[in-house]
Amino acid sequence: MSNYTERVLKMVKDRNPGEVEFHQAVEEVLESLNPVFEKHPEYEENGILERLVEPERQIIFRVPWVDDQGQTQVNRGFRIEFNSALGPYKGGLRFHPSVYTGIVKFLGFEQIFKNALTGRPIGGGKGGSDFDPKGKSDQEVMRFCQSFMTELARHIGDKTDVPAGDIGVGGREIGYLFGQYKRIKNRYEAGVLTGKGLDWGGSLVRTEATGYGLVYILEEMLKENDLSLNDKKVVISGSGNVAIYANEKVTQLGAKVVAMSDSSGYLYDETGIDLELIKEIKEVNRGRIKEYLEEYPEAEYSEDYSDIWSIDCDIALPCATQNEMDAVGAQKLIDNGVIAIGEGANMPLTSDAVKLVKDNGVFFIPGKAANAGGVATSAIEMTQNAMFDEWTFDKVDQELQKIMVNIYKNASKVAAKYGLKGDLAAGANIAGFLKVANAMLDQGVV
Ligand code: NDP
Ligand code: 2IT
Repeated sequence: MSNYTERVLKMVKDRNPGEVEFHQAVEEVLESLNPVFEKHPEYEENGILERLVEPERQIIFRVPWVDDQGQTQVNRGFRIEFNSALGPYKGGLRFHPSVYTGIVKFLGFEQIFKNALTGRPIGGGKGGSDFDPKGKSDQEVMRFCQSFMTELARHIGDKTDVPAGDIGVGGREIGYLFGQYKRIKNRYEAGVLTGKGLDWGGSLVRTEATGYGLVYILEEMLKENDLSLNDKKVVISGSGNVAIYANEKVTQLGAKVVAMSDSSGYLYDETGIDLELIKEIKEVNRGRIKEYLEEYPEAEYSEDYSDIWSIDCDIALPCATQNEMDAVGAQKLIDNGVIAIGEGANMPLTSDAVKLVKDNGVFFIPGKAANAGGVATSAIEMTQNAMFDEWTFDKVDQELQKIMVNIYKNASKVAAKYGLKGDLAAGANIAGFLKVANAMLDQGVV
């Protein structure tokens, strides 16, 4: 690392003690920016990095609500408004018991660069709560969402900060959040949230967008290297929004998904996973992936979900959560001859795993590029809301495909320009950084 990046990384670690995921995300980006600072001293002269690693605003609030037994519960709510150089803060809300400042900040930091890569005018932010939606009734989830929004509403707006979903936040939660926002503000401000229902301002393809986008960029990368998805064996971790639609698209394009997982275990079906059944179990019934065995007793199930990477495959798509693939998992994939790994989740590979994968010549698409289709389609939803318009499925899907292909081309081009040909992770970091840093230079020290 150069003096500049080393100094800023040390400052981040000293100033944000214990926020290990945030440190990891910052280190990964700063490491790849060294060639930029060698060529462009103006970023250091203007304190761009020092400003970039400090969120513009951090909001932490109490979320009190009453459960079905009449007991008062208290959760913690977060919204980190990280960077608005390119547009209103944009990024999802995560409801999961593991959520704390370090997680929300790592996600918000990643979001700045990812959003820049989409080419849309959106800044970076992220939020969430340590609330666990698992096992809660719809009424409990509604009361929690209403309490959460009662505080959040004063901080967001269609030109200020536009949340969406992430782990534990899907269509149901966005509906409750939107209803409460509208009630508090007395404004039908459709563009304040994305991932809305299709009858009230949502966009076609937003549900599918992250998973489809992941497969579109994967397909482009394979095509550029004279490969295709046809007959490839694929392992996908997770069975939530991203995993399900990654499976759907990769299957449509001729590949076969043999394994999926949830936080209790993984499923292996060598004949190809029956995705309609997974949708029924996870999307409709909010159940456990293990229930698959009731219809397919010949499929295999293991409670060690991290061992999913021991399954022989050509392509691995981690689509569950951060640091879900470590060096042990990556080594198993390499030993089995994996060709490509695409990060559907945010930071699913540990730093050691990324290094191993790159050193062994596996094609690697980093999350900032690979899962940008979700937020890109959120931006398309905002466009439709601003126009009082509704686009067709094909129109949004084509736009999404164009964006993903552009991200691939842009990240590859920038990597080559900085002497790092083939390193898409560095290319994505540098391309995203340059766009945001130049906007920050233009806008002065703010
Ligand atoms: P969902 O809540 O729909 O699904 C999450 C899936 O991951 C579930 O199968 C869940 O299992 C599993 N999972 C969650 N936490 C863990 C854990 N600690 N260990 C093992 N498995 C776990 O979330 P999404 O599909 O929306 O998000 C998945 C990833 O994709 C996240 O990293 C998110 O940040 C990222 N992402 C999401 C986007 C979106 O548009 N939704 C956009 C870009 C990135 P279980 O059912 O047991 O909880
Ligand atoms: O990580 C992400 O990009 C998301 N969860 C989607 C954010 C969004 O605003 O659509």
